Amino acid sequence: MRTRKVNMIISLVTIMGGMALVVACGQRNATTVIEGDAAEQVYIAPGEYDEFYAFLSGGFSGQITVYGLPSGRLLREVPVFSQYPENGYGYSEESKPMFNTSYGFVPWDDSHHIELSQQNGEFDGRWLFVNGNNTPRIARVDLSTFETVEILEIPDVAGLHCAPFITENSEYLVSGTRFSIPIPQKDVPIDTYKENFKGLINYVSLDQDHGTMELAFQIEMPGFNYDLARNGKAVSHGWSFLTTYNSEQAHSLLEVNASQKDKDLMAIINWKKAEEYVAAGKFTERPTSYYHNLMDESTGIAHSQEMKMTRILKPEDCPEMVYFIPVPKSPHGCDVDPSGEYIVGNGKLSADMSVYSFSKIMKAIEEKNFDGEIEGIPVINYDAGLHGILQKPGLGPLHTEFDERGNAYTTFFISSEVVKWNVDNLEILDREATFYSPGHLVIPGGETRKPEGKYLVAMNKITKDRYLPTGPELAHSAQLFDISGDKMKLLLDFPTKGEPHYAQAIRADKVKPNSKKFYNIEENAHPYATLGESKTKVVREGDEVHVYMTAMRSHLAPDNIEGFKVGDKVFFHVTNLEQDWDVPHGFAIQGATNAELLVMPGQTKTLLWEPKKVGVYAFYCTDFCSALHQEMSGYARVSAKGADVPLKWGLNETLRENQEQAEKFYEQLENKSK
Ligand SMILES: [Cu+2]
Repeated sequence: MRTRKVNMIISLVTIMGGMALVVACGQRNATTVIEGDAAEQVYIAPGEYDEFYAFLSGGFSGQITVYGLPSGRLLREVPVFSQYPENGYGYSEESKPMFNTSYGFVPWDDSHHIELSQQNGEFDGRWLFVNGNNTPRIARVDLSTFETVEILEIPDVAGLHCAPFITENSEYLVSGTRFSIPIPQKDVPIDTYKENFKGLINYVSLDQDHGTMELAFQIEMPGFNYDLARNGKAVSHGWSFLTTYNSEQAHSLLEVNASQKDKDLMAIINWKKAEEYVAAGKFTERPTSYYHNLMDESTGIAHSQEMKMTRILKPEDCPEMVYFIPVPKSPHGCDVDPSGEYIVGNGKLSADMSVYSFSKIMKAIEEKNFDGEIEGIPVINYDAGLHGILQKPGLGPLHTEFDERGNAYTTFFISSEVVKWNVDNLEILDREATFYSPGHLVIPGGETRKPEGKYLVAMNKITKDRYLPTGPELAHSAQLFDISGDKMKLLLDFPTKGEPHYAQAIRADKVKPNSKKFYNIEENAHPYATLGESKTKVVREGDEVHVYMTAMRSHLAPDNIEGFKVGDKVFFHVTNLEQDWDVPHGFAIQGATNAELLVMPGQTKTLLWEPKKVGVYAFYCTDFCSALHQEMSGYARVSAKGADVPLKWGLNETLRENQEQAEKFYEQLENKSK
């Protein structure tokens, strides 16, 4: 994928051979253009907080990272689609079901687009959604805990790149298939693409109180590649806009064969109309299989459910629901300005950018100003929907975000720059070099009705000479610009994890007050929770052994266990009894073939250990929790498969063989310490 970047540049440049190549800024050293007060603008004094949270997707890492702005400091990595040995996500028994899919357990994905929940077109700071490209999925992260709490697979699509774009009151997440495929899947020759391959545009509804996702309906579309989307806002609320490429329906050497036509298409969906059709029963139910994985809040255990049916709406049965309008060649971003009136649809291989007017599109629909149709979908006359053309803004336009002053900011991949322009009069106002080849950019709230146009972060695909070399691979870079004045000003480079594909940034006040400090132990409903040291025990059920363990500064209880046998499946259920902020305990045992566990205060987590060799094995707390953290350890004795060593456990005294003895012991211990 990373080598492809270079090929992509080469081929784009080749294809654009005929166009005037304004070679950018590429190797210009930015230190010469940074002004002296830049350091001051990004400096957050020790103990002070940043003004914004920025959530960056990790691309091929499958995760998301949280940065503070303007400092560019990494605050946290939140595991989403990939196993994360650092805290046991995807390894603990509680979190494993998050990776269940119709293909089985899939512990990796390619996370691309972050969408924060909105109300009235403004971020509300409750949830964050992100897509998994490869095994099509959408995840929800709870912004009170910064944990992934739900993953929904999307059936019958391939490469869920075009996702998960949110509507202005968080009614729906809209997504589209990047690759069309046979629907339902079947064994057909690839060169039957035109007859057999179809696309789907998917609407996932959100529960307004809990954020829970549900696949509401899917719209069957021609077999194109659906690339990116945004939903309408304010005047255009109720509509979705999705760019498509490969309207040629090529299935090989797409870089040439999917770039034949002068124009591709933007799909325009009236989702309120689609809702009416669903209510009127105009859908067909199609058997399929997809998984819905949801974390239960009270137990902290994820559960999977296989879903077996989907509702399909077909444009030919549902008039006035779907339209197309031509867009410049090979479009990528599809961005709606804060007023909801203007839609920017730019082609990567076009010298100009098209800006559409929502009211003109509506008028064209009303007047049936169409240039034919494609598979029953009317194609709106290009000129009739156009607000205007931004002439020669740069090379390879990708994505646009907005400020609250009527300006748009677009990244140009090939000419490596960000260009600021006025949405209304289409005048170019400023351009600044980026280092190098930016993909997405983000302005806090820059795709909502309420942008905060103070900072802009460009996420660059190529780093080259920006940091000390670290071998062939360098961390991708993000670059922070001050956009509060007339001219943009580069302030800071900061390295990122994975590919920082897209990000959203939100004012810290909207998230910080709701951030959970610990889980209330009294609300812990985990079936293997141990709510006090006196309740610790070890229970054998055939070859399965359950250890009800507690962690408290600075010991694990029990800390001596005997009677395990080779071939057992030992489940360590560790409950962190702390009720204090930032005191996780960890758990690791020698010979475990998975990862450690990190258990947050008040939570219970489970690690499976399958002892393979006779001996005495150490276990310990992995998260430095107190001055006596090094003492927070214990031993597990493993005997031969048929041995008659009884199960015994304890802490500080003789080992106990049954729960009655154990409880008595702890009672005495408690009385002594009073
Ligand atoms: Cu500890």
